[in-house]
Amino acid sequence: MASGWSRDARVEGSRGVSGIARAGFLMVVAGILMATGCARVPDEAAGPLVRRTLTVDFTVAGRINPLYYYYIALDTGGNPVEGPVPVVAFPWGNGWGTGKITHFVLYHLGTFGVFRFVPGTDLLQADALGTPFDFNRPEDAPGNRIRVTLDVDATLGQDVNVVNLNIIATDRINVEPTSLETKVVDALGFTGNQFLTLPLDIPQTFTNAQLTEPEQGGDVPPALQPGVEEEDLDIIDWSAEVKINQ
Ligand SMILES: [Ca+2]
Ligand SMILES: [Ca+2]
Repeated sequence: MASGWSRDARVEGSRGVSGIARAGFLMVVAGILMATGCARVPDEAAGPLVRRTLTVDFTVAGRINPLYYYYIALDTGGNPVEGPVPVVAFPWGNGWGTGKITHFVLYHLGTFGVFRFVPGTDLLQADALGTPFDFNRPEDAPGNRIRVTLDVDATLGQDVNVVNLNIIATDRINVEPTSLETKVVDALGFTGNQFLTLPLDIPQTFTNAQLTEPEQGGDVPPALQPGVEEEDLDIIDWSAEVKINQ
């Protein structure tokens, strides 16, 4: 494109257009190209169509390990009494999450996916909804962060105005109901059961520091099996931001 601009400028120059007029022409051309360029940027193009977004950002003490499982568990019921909590012992259920969960985002093996549980399946079957509206590359420096943005209306529903949310990190998925295998888990709160209840109809940012008992490092019990990097599962900070485009 840069060569196109200079070629046009040379043509105009050869016709005796003044420097000021030529500069004006270049500005118009540049303006048209910039406008065209903006329209091609996905975020800009999609911006007016997305009414509400929810961005969840969390960091771990070590590094995001693509072999482990990092979940953002959501419950659109929004009843603050019951929400997403981690599975920590047998019977293992789906191997990672229990309580009340309707949707989840999973990062595993370098890939993000958004899923919706099929009602009536005891959180054992989920439909894949694709990738999140936006997400980071956790492997990029500093390598300890996951950041995901969801299109609230398209993913969770236009009538959903409050959501329960937990972040669940675990090293393995046990599904054999009688298995006595152990696993390492961290989720929000010392017990992992302190899920958040967030309104989605007011633009605001929620942070770990706002909690009376913020999520901390060092609350992951040592693994009973060798080779587990506990710090890669130890959530140390998080934020959740709701944006609303009027
Ligand atoms: Ca915790
Ligand atoms: Ca922690």
